[in-house]
Amino acid sequence: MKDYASLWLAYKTKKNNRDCRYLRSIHITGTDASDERVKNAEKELKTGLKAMLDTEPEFIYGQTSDPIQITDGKSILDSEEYKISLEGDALCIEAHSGAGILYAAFDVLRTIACERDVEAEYASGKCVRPSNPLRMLNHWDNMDGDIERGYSGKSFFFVDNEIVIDERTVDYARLIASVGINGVVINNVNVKDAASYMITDRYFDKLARLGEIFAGYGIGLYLSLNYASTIEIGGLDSADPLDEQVIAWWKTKMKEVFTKIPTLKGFLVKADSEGRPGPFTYGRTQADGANMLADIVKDYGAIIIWRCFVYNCMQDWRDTKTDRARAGYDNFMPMDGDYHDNVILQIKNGPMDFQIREPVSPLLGGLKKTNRMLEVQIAQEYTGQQIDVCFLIPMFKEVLQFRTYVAENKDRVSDIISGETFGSRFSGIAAVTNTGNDHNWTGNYLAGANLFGFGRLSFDTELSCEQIAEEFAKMTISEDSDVVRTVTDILLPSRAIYEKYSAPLGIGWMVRPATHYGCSVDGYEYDRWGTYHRADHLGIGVDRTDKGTGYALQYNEPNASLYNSPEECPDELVLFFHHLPYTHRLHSGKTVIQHIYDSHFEGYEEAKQLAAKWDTLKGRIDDEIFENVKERFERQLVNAREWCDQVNSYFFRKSGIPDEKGRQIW
Ligand code: GCV
Repeated sequence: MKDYASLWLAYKTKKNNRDCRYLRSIHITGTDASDERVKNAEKELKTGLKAMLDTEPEFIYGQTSDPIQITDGKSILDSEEYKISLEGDALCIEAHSGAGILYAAFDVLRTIACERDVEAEYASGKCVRPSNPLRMLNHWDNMDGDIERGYSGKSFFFVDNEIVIDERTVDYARLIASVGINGVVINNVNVKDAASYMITDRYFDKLARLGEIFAGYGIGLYLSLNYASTIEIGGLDSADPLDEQVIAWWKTKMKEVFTKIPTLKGFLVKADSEGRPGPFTYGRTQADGANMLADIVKDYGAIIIWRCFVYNCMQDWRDTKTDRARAGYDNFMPMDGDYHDNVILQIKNGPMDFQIREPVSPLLGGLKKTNRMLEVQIAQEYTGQQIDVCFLIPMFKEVLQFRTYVAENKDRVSDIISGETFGSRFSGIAAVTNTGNDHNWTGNYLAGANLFGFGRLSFDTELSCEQIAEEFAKMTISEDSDVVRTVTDILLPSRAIYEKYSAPLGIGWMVRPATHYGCSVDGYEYDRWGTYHRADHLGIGVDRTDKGTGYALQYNEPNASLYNSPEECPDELVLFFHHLPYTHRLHSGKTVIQHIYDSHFEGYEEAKQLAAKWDTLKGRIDDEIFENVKERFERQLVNAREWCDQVNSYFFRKSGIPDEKGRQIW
């Protein structure tokens, strides 16, 4: 018996589709039956169909000489598209590659697990192409087994500086492949200590094995790289990207690495950020650093994913022109067009750092000649740390749907990262993952909805939050329709509720320094002067307009004007962009101070309602799941209450303005 949960691959007995005639024979066409991914697809279908429907289909493999024209013919990485149809008494799966067959198999299994009718689903032929070429998870796992910003136990990749490969490794690959993930960075972007030696003989064998397991599930293996490896492990005294000796060292090293780990697809690099080394030390640009590595790995068909989280965490906020939010754009925009073909810039969804509400990074819609991918965080670092329920898919949908105005049409973030807007081949989406070795993988069972949801959304950005939440609930918790409704009623509003009881109107932070959980209004750790939110007795907010830091002007029009104007700026972001008096009236008709009071009281009340909804599930779902989430809710309510009390009393004391509803503010 496995000591960890199967989550949405539990394959429990199902009622529908039991007599489905199409499930007796499965025809697979277009790929080589000996491909590991095809073998895994067959294995998964056999296991799932037997467990859910007690069916044992025969598998028939056919070859076609012509490539199958499934969708509009646009080529993507390894053509992961597929078609599922019904012919005679058979279910037919066609794809260009083993990856397509694997995704089709999981599509069929999901249909059955969600009790949807197979005939209705596939009778007219279902053709699917993933929305994004790259759909990745970034682990912030350290080699000693700790996980930076990990809230669900220790790493299942690393223990005491060794790589672990066991049954759980395979089940992890199955879980994430089933929702469409095709790339994993296994180690923390902060590459220190033993992790610097990841690209040495010490780890090659295990990495090669891991890469093979991943490849069998259509997942590319990626590593985070220490930019200063030439110094840390190479014995040189420089990491200057234009230095001949540095370049020569990397050439030799990469030849060794790709020979030893043939399935390796590339590297993720955090440079010049939060103490990590980078090209700035040598007076070089980020493009110099990224291109040097990219040119070398190109020979092996690999890519360099270069993070844009480059900023000076020690900057002095008392100067009203200084603004961390500007850094990504300021550091990367001037070199648009200089980055080589196999470089991808990875850009966090907001300009700061995964807050509960941020505007979309202007860099995402600024660059025109550079490959890019979106980085989001499902590890709930600032959004409740997998104690508080916070279903993040509604936030990701907002980001994906944001119009950047970088082109006349097809200008949404989803269009850009899918490669549509600029025809980029290398683009996509990555999430900092929320997994660990806890029994249920994500600490809180309901946080599993973010892992499931991120994968599903990265594969199909058109899916609705409702469909994702419902599938998760049905496949992971229970297929009972009342239970499903209760779970979705908890998940869907949870992000809005978290936002209500935490930092107001887009201002962000106000979390305890270092841990980033719980309220501390002045707690921004990189601010020694307590000026981050600029609150005084008259008002609050950061002036990022043309009169302030100028950040608002980094957007294309009409977004720049929209954000620059306190009258037009959307309420939910108004304190991100503007310093306003507490008496300023929002679009909602409320003053800023009254909004703060109301939203915090409401947020706490609504969190209590979520917990009460969960209580109604006692005895109707697995006890272990019930108790796990119940215990988290108890902690969430303490947290929500603290946020409510601290934020309200802080701003009551600062402003001296009482609550117009006369509630007691502690
Ligand atoms: C991996 C934030 C987090 C850090 C993280 C960093 C990053 O600052 O608090 O833990 O480091 O983001 O994204 O690189």
